Amino acid sequence: MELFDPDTWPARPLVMGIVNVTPDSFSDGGRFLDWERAVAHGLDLVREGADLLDVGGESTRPGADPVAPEEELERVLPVIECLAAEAGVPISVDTRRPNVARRALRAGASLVNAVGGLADPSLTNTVLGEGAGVCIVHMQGEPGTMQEAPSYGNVLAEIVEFLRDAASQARDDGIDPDRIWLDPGIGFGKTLDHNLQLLANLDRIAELGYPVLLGASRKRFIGSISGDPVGERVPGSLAALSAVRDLPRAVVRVHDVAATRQFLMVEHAIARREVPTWERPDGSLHRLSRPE
Ligand code: HH2
Repeated sequence: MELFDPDTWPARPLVMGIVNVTPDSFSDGGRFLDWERAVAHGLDLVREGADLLDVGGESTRPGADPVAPEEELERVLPVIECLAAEAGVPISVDTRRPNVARRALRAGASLVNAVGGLADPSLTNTVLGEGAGVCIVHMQGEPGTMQEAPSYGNVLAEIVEFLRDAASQARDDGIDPDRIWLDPGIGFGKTLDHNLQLLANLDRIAELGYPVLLGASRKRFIGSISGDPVGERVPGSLAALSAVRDLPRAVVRVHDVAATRQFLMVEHAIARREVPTWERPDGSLHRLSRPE
C-alpha cells in the first residue's frame, strides 16, 4: 500500500484527520457519537484534504475513564467499515486493545495507532498477522492518572530511547520497518515543559529513520500557554505544526483539517516559491469541493 512506501511520501506532512466516536472526547465533546454522523464527519475531513483518518472509540484524554471492550468495538467497527468503503483514504484505529485492533483491521483499517505502545505482545501479533502498519506512541502511566505527576530524568533522551527500543523490538518480531511510525505522545504523561522540549526536538526522533507522528491538535499544553479553552485552540494547533517543518517524513494528527491544509500549503509556497498541489500518497490530487 502506498501509505507505507517511503518513495511516494509527498513533500509535506501527511494529514491524519481525527474521527472520535466517544461521548467524552475532550475536544469535540462527543458530538460525533452517533456513528452515521462520525462517518459523515470523516468524509468531510477527506473533502477538506485529509490523507488518512484515525478512528477511536476510547478517549485517552487525561483523566478519561476506560471503556468496556465490547463498547469500544461497537463504537468503532461500523464507522471503520463505512469509511473504509467510502472515504477513499487509509483508515487507522486508535486503540490499546489487540482484539479491537484485529477486528478493525479486518473491517478495513490498515494502521494501528497504538496509543499504549506495543507492550502487549498480542498487539504486535495482530499487526503482524494482518500485515498492518503501526504507530508506536509513548505514554507514561495510564490516561486516568498520567497527568498527576509526570517525571523524567531527561525527557528527550528517555523518549528517544523508548521509541528506538520499541521500533527495534517490533522489527525483531517481524514487523516490516516501512510500516512503523513513531510518536512522542504529546500530553501523555508530560508537563508543559516536557511537551515543549519534545516539540523543539522532533528531529531527534526522526533521526531514528521512521515517519514521526505529531498529535498536538487542540491539546491542553496550548491552553497552558495561551489560556484559551479547547474550542479556541486552532491557532495554537497550527503554530505547533512548525515542530515538523524540517522533518523528512511527518504525519500530523489534527481535528481541523481545512485549516491545517491551508497552513501547510502557504508554508510550502513560501519555502519553495511555488504554488503546491495537494497530492495524496496514492498520487491522486485533492481538489477543494468548495470553489471560491
Ligand atoms: N492523542 C490523542 C489520541 N490519540 N494518537 C497519537 N498517535 N498521538 C497522539 O498524540 C494522540 C493519539 C488524544 O487526543 P484527542 O483524540 O483529541 O482526544 P481524545 O482521544 O480524548 O478524543
